[in-house]
Amino acid sequence: MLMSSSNHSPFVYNRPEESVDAFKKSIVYKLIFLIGRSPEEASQRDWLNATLYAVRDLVTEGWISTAKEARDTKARRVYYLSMEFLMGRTLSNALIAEGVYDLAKEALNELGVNLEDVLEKEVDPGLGNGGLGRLAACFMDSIATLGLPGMGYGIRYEYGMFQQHIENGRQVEKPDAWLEKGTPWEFERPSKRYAIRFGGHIHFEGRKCVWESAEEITALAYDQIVPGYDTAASATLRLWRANAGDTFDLAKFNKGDYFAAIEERNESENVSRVLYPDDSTWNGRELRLRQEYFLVSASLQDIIRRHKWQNGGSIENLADKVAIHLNDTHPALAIPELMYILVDQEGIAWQKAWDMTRRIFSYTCHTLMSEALETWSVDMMGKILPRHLQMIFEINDYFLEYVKTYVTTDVDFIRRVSLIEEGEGHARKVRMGWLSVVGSHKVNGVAAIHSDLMVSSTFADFARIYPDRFTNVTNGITPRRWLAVANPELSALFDQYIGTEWRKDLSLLTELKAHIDKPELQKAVAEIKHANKVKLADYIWQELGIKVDPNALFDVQIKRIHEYKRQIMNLLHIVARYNAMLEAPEKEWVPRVFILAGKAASAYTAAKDTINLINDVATVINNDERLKGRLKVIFIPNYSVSLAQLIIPAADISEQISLAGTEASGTSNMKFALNGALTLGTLDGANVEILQNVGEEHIFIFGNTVEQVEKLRRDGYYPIDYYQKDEQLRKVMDQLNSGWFSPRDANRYQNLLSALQFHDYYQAFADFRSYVDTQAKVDEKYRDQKAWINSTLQNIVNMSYFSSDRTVMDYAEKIWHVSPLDVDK
Ligand code: 7GP
Repeated sequence: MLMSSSNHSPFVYNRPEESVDAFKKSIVYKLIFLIGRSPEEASQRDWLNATLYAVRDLVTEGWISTAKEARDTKARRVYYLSMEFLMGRTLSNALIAEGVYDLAKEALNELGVNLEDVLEKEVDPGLGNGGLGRLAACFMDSIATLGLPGMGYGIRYEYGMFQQHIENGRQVEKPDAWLEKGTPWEFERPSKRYAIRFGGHIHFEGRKCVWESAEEITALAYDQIVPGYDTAASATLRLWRANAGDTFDLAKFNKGDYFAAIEERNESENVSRVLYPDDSTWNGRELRLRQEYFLVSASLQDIIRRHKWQNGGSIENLADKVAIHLNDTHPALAIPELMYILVDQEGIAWQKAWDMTRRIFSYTCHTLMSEALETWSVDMMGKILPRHLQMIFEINDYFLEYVKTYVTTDVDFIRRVSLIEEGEGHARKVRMGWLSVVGSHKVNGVAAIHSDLMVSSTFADFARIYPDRFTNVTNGITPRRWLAVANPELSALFDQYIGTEWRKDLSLLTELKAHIDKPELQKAVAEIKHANKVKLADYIWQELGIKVDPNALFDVQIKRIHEYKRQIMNLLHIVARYNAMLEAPEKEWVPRVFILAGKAASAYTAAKDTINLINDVATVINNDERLKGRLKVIFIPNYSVSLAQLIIPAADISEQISLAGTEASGTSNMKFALNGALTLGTLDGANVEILQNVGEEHIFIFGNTVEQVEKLRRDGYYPIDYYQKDEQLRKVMDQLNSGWFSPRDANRYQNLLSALQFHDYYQAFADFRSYVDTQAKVDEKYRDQKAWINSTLQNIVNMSYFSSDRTVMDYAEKIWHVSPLDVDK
């Protein structure tokens, strides 16, 4: 189909993309000479790795020419700093990007190997928690496809997100040793190594501040190619690993204490050992602060080395050539780090350095949850990064001076916006969100409603100081992974009607509108959905031993388990439905399968109890024969990007039921709609924009609005009133409280339930009635399959806006000021 210019290289062995035979030879060559196995002995994993190497060859030269083009044209570049990148599996995506999926399939087939089996063998690196990390991955894909001069920087955690096992209904965490299986896609860069320093103290020599650190470790670079779709252009994701370097404690060696000297090395390598498994919560552990600085220091040294190399050693024009984006506040130390480099190392005057810094940085805020706002105790930061703390004080003095001169002298206001939270009875803290706002020229939220709330709540004071700094860039998702890779049958169907270009330009989906009433299209869409449901049902049968009916309505909620996302409200409805079905067993119930998946932060008790309760309820319902299989509840363990790729194309209903004003955007809502599921959601995050795009007949909206939520909070929210008024709700709560679903431990959910009943910040009871009533409308519509399929299609054809290509171009134009390279010339 498509041939990128990299394919015309004379160097790639046998030009594998040109024939099945050449592809076969290339794979076998890799198998024998890189992996050291004969085809007769090769395992599925060996075949996977050999194929990965063969495909990597196809993208490598384009990758090199992308870098060369950026260098030759001295392009302005963007660097995306993120503590998380949830990239997903590489092979299927790369095969599709290069247009060689079918060729590879045939080549392997002739070697007696099944491509689909091999694809399933690939590890899915869990180097992120959830939305924020997956968004970074979609952005890398779009940066590559658009040919933007961009690069991602992150950490190569030895252990990613934990593996979730379910034992007796409860979540149990196991380490995710993803590196053990090998990483054929990455390039180790032994020459890209930087010293990262910690601790020690500072002193002044005249006006110059000198930092004498006490500890040093080395950051080593590992590169991954992110192939652009149907282009030679590729992007780079550079991940850092901590290495103890050459720093042994010689004194210990000399004293003959060999083991102690080696042990210390292990400890300093802890910095890249493990991803913190907290989503939307902040965890003030010292190792996390070290990780954040490790990422920032290695990346900035690398950025500045490259810049100087390309600009004759000069740093003067750094702000003209470099944009650095902060993915939430986690890499915010980059602001004082750049100041430290410019002022202390490069000798640039403070004011000038500050002007440069603010032109370089931009920052995305991904949540309004107050518990997610990072703050570090001044004491801890002073111990680990004394110069950076000092720099933050300098920035704060400068900033507060500005506020007093140009905005207000109101003491309360100044106290609120200070970068340092002055503790009353508790220690002083550095506010990383404030630092990010003050040090950036643009700050954005991730959906319209979220950006509005951001300036009216969290950053209200700052919006007064810097009215032009705040903006919105609504999130998006890559159509390559979330339609082309995840749903190949639906993709092939669309190709018949509108050609293949929609993968690069999602606005072309609108061309499907002309065909929407064609019965053959509707029939085909319904059949593909059904086939995807059969596939998921098979998986559920194999993994959990539970039979589900693919003709039932698949109602799906998959995301991190969090009180604000209200999985518990989903469960309240499930139990209510269960009761209603038992009361009227003869009624024509629409058969339903409720599917949930998601991990709970390991220390988040309410979230872990929620998983337990889901499984307890599932056990009772799934074994109740009176229901005749018309109701099932499935919790799929160990949610991941690759599981999402299996589940989303099989969904009929997409549950997006967070309390209005709490979900910044959501991105799975977009993936579901693009795959033809109908959203059942609140007026929250990007649901609002999905509604605007698909129209109200094709989406199920329920629940209180942000204004109503706030009013309830102001007037006093009393869940017990709803409990008393609503008979269905009362019955459900009474059952749960009496231990109906957990007979052996009736009090198991006391904390969880009493929170709901007495002081639920997320107001589940307040939305329960409209949620249950709207669920009835869902049934009604599902009965009318023609109307349902029409809505399915209306969702798909109206998803153009939610491509991450649109999102990333928005950033490129409004915030980063970078333009695409011309790599395919
Ligand atoms: C998430 C938001 O919860 C989600 O609504 C949004 O779609 C996503 O970011 C991408 O913008 N936030 C996180 O994943 C997160 O960890 C804490 O936020 C900083």
